[in-house]
Amino acid sequence: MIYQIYPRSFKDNNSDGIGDLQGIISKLDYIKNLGVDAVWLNPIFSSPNDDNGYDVSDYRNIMSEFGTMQDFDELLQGMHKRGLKLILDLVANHTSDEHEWFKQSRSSRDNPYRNYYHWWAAEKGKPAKRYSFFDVESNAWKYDEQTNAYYLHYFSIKQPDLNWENPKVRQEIYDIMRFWFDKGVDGFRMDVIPFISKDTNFPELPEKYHGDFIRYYADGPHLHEYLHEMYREVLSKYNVMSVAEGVGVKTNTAMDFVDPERNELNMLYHFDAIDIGYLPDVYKTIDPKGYDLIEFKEIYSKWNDLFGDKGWGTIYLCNHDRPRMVTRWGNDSDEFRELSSKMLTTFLFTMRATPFYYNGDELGMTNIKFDRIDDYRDIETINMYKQIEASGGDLQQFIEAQKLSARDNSRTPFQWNDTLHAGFTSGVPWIKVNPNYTTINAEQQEKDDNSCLNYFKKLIKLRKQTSTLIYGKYTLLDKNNMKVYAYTRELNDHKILVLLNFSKDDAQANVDLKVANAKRLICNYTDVPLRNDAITLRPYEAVVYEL
Ligand code: ISL
Ligand code: CA
Repeated sequence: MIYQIYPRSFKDNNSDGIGDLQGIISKLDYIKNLGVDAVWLNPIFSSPNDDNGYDVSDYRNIMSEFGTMQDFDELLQGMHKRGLKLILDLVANHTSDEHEWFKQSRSSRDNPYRNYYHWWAAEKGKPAKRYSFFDVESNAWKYDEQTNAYYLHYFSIKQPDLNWENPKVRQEIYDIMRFWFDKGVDGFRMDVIPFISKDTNFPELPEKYHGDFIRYYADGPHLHEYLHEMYREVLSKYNVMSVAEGVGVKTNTAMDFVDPERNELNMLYHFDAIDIGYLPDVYKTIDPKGYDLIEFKEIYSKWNDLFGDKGWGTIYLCNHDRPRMVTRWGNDSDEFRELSSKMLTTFLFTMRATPFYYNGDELGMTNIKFDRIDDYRDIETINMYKQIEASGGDLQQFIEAQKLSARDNSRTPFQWNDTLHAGFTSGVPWIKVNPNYTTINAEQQEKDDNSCLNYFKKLIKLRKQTSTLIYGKYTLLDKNNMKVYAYTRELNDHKILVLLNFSKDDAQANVDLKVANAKRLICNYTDVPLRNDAITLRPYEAVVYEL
């Protein structure tokens, strides 16, 4: 069970309004008490923070806002002392433009670092279109006067893509990995790792991708050669784990990353499920009408089946790139917030996959739903706003839509208690604190046996004690039910039934199993209803039976 911490927003220890390593250190007992096994930290390396640390200017140093290498060593030690593993975020597809390699590279065409990045000489004409996620014109080529050439940036103009086709670049990255592994780090989450290999002829997008740049980016010519090389040279030499951010990876290509016989990576997390329910024609905008549970079940079942015999899956409902779990997949109204948050947590911890759980979701934290563009800090949202502004689009509609969709919704400060700024900082927080901290906060939930937090802890314990919940075979039941997600988990003769009502109405689960005498392992309602064999679930009810 992996707990993801967004360091910028977790706990500020020196009152500058920005979370830091000492802040995390001060909360290690909280983390340990959750019962999780490992912590994944979003990037903590030196960075000018154009994209909150995903633009690294020095891979061997700690971002000054987060602390020092001494703080890092203390953090790692504190975690290991408590039996917690530490996973860092390897951002290797691109660096910051302020990284020394890029400064050298852009200085002249014959600089020894020139080939560390992708350059297109302007006298060859305009390069073929490449799509950029974080560019006001969505253009991944940026013209650089100094050498009359374009450089490639799949993300912002301050995030030039490294040239992995250059063996020197690969060795640099492997060295960086060794540096952290030698310190005792337990693994890496690998940022957009499927994008590293590129066809350096930069042809027009091949037709077979049907204009889908993401899939094209994730399908580079030497990708698996490099991942295998990385395994051979680095990963195989340490007792560590690796997980790819599997952007652009589908069920037909996933096994190439994680088939143990291929010796590449341990796990990946896919986007198939997190990407459902977006409006078809508006970029990255979630449909306020909700999502289709049948599709949701199909996708999770398909990915489960893929890893039935080999490989191993992951599961998540939120991270720093997505809105809050309860707002997105549940119901954040006063009436249903707690119930639906617990129901979703039950889902994450009863599936056959390693859960990646995002900090704050254990409290049922919700989207902040900013009213003004000035409240946003995320380069993605700000750029989209500029784009719409430039094209004369409807800005008010955009702001409305971002209340559901924007990444900053999950990046607001962790709500520790009901004192000023939720106990996150005594300074001015870098991004606003959700005003609901007075009612949703860790301190209060620790005291309440029925809180989201305590439910989360009970579930983790249950999963740990029950190998059927970890390894048992998964079987989907009642697949056409639009409101209920029902499945069994089975190991040897042990069978567990999970029933989840994803709707705000009572709903019937049509499963041919008798639960009248079954033992209830956990339920998100405290009172036990009278039940017969026709199983009726209350709004957002989650119940797990041992059959
Ligand atoms: O953010 C997204 C959805 O809102 C994705 O399109 C995202 O850009 C993609 O998943 C890659 O994400 C990763 O790399 C980015 C960084 O901004 C994200 O925070 C990171 O998770 C660039 O390094
Ligand atoms: Ca700080």
